[in-house]
Amino acid sequence: MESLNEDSDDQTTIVGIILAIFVVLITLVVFYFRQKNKSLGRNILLTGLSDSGKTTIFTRLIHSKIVESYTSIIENVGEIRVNNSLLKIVDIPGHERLRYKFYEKHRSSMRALIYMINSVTVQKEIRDVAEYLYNLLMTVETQKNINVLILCNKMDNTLAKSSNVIKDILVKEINLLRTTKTSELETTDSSTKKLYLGKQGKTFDFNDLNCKIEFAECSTHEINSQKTVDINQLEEWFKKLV
Ligand SMILES: Nc1nc2c(ncn2[C@@H]2O[C@H](COP(=O)(O)OP(=O)(O)OP(=O)(O)O)[C@@H](O)[C@H]2O)c(=O)[nH]1
Ligand SMILES: [Mg+2]
Repeated sequence: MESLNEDSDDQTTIVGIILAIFVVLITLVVFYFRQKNKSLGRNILLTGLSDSGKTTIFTRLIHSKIVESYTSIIENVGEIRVNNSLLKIVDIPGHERLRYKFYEKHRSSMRALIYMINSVTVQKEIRDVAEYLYNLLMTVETQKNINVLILCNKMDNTLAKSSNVIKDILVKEINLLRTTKTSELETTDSSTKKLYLGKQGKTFDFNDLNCKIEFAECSTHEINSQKTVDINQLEEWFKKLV
């Protein structure tokens, strides 16, 4: 009888130990993923040239309304809720004297980058559009696990280029830029020679980058209450991030 009691005591102790190990393991796993998420950064940086529509889409996302906006001189910061997670959006001014200053200020906490393009004027401004994107991607490539969305805006305008056309003209322009920028670097500083966007000896391809790049189209215009707002592709991308 005594031996039976001892056996069941032993079993209870073993079950207790297994449970305790299990709880410790679960705690460690939860802690690991929390730390990993923290180190990834929390912010989504909204970048692009002036007039591409960053502040318009920012106010639409944060305040659910469209207001006429003027060129930004400081960043706008706000939070949106996606599937019960909070995402912090930072709208970086596109003015050429301000863009890198504010980008650098928020870069260390970047989790994802949106590069907004005015699809109506992109062909005319291609040199600037490609150069700013090139410079951003060069820094993004030095960070880990950054998602990039190239967001082609103003699709409501009949003169807007599609995201496929924009992708093709960007590839051509970045290909040219890579040659000029690399030779500039080689003549000025030989230590930075290793920084090269994409694969050397091969035409530039967005798929060769370490970061995950996607293209999307949107429109955030509202004229005389006539709504042409379409941000579905952006919202789908947000869902994949959380
Ligand atoms: N047709 C059309 N116009 C748009 C759209 N989105 C924004 N705009 C207009 O584009 C202009 C510039 O928009 P902003 O949001 O101020 O541009 P931004 O990128 O914040 O510019 P900066 O602050 O100078 O960097 C405004 O007149 C907007 O009304 C759109 O989807 N379609
Ligand atoms: Mg703005």
